[in-house]
Amino acid sequence: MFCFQCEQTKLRKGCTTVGVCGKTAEVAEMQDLLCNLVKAVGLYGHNLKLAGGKVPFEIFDFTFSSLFRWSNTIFVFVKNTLTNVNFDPKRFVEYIKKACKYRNQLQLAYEAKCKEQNIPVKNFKHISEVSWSPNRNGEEQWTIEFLTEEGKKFGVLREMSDYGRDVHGVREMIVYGLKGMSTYARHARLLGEWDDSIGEDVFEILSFLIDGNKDQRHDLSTNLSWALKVGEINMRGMALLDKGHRKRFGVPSPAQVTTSPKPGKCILVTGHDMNDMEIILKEAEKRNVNVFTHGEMLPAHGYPNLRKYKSLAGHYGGAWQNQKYEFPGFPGPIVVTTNCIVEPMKSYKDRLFTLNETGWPGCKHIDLEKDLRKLMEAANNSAGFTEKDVVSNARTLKVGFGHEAILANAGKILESVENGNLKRVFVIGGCDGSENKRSYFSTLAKCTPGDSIILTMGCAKYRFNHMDLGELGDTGIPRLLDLGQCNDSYGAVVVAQALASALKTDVNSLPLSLAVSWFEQKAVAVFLTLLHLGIQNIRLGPVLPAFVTPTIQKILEDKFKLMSVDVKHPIDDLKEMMSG
Ligand code: FSO
Ligand code: SF4
Repeated sequence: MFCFQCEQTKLRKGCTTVGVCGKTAEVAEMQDLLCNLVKAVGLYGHNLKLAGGKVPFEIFDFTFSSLFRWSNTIFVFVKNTLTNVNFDPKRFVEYIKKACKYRNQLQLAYEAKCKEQNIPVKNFKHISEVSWSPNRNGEEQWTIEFLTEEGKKFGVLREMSDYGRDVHGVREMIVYGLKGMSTYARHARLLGEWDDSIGEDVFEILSFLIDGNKDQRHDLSTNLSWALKVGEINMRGMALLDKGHRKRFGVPSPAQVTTSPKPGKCILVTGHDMNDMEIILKEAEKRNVNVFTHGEMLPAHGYPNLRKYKSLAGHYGGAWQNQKYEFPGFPGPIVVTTNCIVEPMKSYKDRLFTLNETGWPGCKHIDLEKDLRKLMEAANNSAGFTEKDVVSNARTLKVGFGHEAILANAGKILESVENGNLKRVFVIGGCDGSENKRSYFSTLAKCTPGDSIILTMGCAKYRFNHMDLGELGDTGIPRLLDLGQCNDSYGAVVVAQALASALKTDVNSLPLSLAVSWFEQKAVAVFLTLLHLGIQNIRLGPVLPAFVTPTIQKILEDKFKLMSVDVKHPIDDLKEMMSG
């Protein structure tokens, strides 16, 4: 195996025998096979479109689900290391089978369309992703052992000698960016938002990866252009998700969220899926059960159509990596929607329910349409909070500063810029992780001066969202503005673009500094979006991705003024940021 897709990869080079996350070689090989077969699905889908045909929605959906499901967006601690969840190899077999089925289906559709249109059929059989089949000795082999062996032929390093480390690094960055954007696109789809053009553009990129003109495929700058295209598609995906959230749950508005327990039976919900949250809130209200948010679910309190439920009682805990410290003390069932998950401890494993792409062996995986009652019964059978648990001086967290709420104050913000009361806007956000060096981001936030504001999003904010950073002068605008989940980095872009337009300048001329905490593929997608928008001076950390070679780094430094955060010297970074 070889995997270097996340921030914690071994020695910042790559995991080779087993993942730092605990991912086994078996799973890694099968992931590689699936990911490459999906490229062939994209190839035929793209060519079908060029021939005048249409890809069925279910194949787009499958593609996004495959890229999402097996990406390492979902992590767990195993003996103090991190790993993916849903490592059930049997499920990979099913996915690989489906990938072959859809690839072959699109091939037939493409060839039929060519015939109908009287255009020559291109032969792709020389491409290994296209010609791969499970047939051996006249029989289809669908065993885990066979697929694991076959996966080795599609390993990440396969292309390294052919393309060289630099081009290879960018090609991998394209794949990880696609995985991240697939996650957002799928969340949007579950909220009823979908746009075929996103699927078509993803298919075009997948097609380029295995069938592009050979010179272009080996050309660094061509690959970089496709990487920026991934960023552009991701911007559209995040916009769809933003729209989906607002259509269903209303425009977010500022709210104060208590972190004190409330007496009564209770359920804790963590993760990103607001759709699931609403279903749970509705039922819990009928049954007098209190629902608490955890991790990336905190922004639920900002949406009027979720806040209206009396069952939404407060927030409990912090970022995903603290689950094993926080969950034991929660006296009710815990629901994990698509989210990073930590290996459940015995003390709460039987109270943990997983949904959607999340899962853990031995934990109950439920479907809210069928199993809502089970969840409510689990709440009623648990101890719940009592009066004794109430914390009278508990912290409150301020949420709900979506782009609309911030831009409602655009006049005051612009006035503050003009009269010198607002010297800098910081964007400090992204993903959190367990490493101590991520305290860089909390030190940075804490030390930002009073004449600055911070826009934050994602679970990285738990490093500092409890801090009282006061207000900006006498504007009444809090200095710390929480836009929501990691996908709400879309909102930060909207705010920056609106401010730039009002000041008749470009985003890079704004007094704006970005410090982005990255962990895995969603952050790669967001990062590529920022580059696509031409945003410069991004500080990325705690370390740069392993697939960013010195050559790629130099290009990104020259073209985008990309910087690595100086984990040991956040104050030096801050001084540099303040000086523009
Ligand atoms: Fe955090 Fe996890 Fe939202 Fe992430 S919960 S780390 S990348 O999945 O998505 O910010
Ligand atoms: Fe290593 Fe990260 Fe890949 Fe896991 S996901 S194998 S930790 S690079």
